[in-house]
Amino acid sequence: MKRFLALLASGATVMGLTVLASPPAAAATGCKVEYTVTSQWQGGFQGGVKVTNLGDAVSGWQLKFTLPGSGQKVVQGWNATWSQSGSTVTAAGIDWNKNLATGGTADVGFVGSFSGANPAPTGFTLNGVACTGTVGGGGDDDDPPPATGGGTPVETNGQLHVCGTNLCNQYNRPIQLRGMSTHGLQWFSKCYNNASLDALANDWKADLLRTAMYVQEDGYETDPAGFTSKVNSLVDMAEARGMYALIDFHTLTPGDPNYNLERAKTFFASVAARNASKKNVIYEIANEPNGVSWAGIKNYAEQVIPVIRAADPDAVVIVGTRGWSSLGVSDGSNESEVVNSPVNATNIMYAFHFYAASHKDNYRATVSRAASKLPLFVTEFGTVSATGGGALDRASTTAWLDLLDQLKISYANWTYSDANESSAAFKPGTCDGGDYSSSGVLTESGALLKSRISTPDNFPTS
Ligand code: IDC
Repeated sequence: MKRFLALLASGATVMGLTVLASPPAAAATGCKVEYTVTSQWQGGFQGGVKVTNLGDAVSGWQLKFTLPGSGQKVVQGWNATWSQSGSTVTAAGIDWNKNLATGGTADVGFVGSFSGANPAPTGFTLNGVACTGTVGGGGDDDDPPPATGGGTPVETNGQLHVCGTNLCNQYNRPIQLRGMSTHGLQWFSKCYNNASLDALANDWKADLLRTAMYVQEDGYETDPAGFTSKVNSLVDMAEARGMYALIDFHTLTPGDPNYNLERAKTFFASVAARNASKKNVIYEIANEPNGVSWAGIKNYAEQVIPVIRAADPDAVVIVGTRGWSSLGVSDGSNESEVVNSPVNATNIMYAFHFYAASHKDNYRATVSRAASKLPLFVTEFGTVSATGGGALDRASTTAWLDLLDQLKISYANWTYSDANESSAAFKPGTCDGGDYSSSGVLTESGALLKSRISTPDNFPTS
């Protein structure tokens, strides 16, 4: 990653271009910006701007800057409303990030085109005030200090629990886990072996493996003992590499989880007893309830959770939500049905799923609103459409992942597999060979997810 710091300590020049009259050096007003080129290709690039408000709190902001290169244009942007007039670009805060406290930050991004050179933007202003500020000692000053000890995610965080609306580690501090979901274990078992999990832990630096155990579609119901043992062995393989394992009871069709209530009780009694002493296990009791009311889901949860607790009292349990785990939005409802009638259990979280090309601003608005009321975990999402195929939506995916990072919401991406569909991280045929590490085996979605997941976690250690 190439990082340019557009810090105007003196208000004089940046990137070799003359800019802006600076405010008096003593005044702690204005803003600071940090500009990053996350990737660049022939004629195009992805840029990110992190703006910190150093002045009074604002409700509503406009960030303006100049793209000085000839032919530099914003093609699409996210986390703001974008417009461009000549070389002047304007990004205006949207619903969920428009309020900026003093010291508050907003992360916005865009895909740009260019011809010839691709110089960094200049002349940043926030609500008309030049961004000439610095914070602290400069550099990446506001990033949390890196975790000490270099332990694995499980060594560093230990047994997890829910605190407030967050997932918290053994130091009672909020953390975000970032990882991948398997595809259906009945179809893609060949993709989960020592080499592929080494790549996930070491190259991707993932914190989490979700094991998607379908119940129907030739899944668990056809061979309960066989699928239970497959899941257990993946829990062990994740544990050996210091990753959390999210055990997903992948109900999908039929959508009412009560259809599988007895199977769920049998399955969870068994995996919870077998894995009770491990610190790396999280249980997800119903993938995507659909065609069923929240009351029906709640009823199911309140019967399955006690079965898990009886065997493994301290593990986090995640409950699917209405409308394919959309908190009800895909059924025309919203999070209030859960807020008003929460599952009667502690140490639980609620699942939210999205597919970036299908689920956009109204779903993001729901998550940003709901995150202050409910503990959320994105146990599954795709970079593509809800079919699992179609074009990757880079802008929407980036907006989503920036939002989840900001809210410290954990996520697992569909899928760590070589399925012949654009949501898969590997190209078809990859799992027939032994190479899961070179960039040539990754799809566009895999490359994007690997670049997001492999950045440092900075888990708090005290
Ligand atoms: C899809 C798979 C596809 C399979 C289909 C039906 O990618 O190969 O044929 O399921 O089993 C979900 C589900 C997840 C879906 C995925 C993409 O949880 O099982 O996988 N998706 O359609 N919810 C929204 C999208």
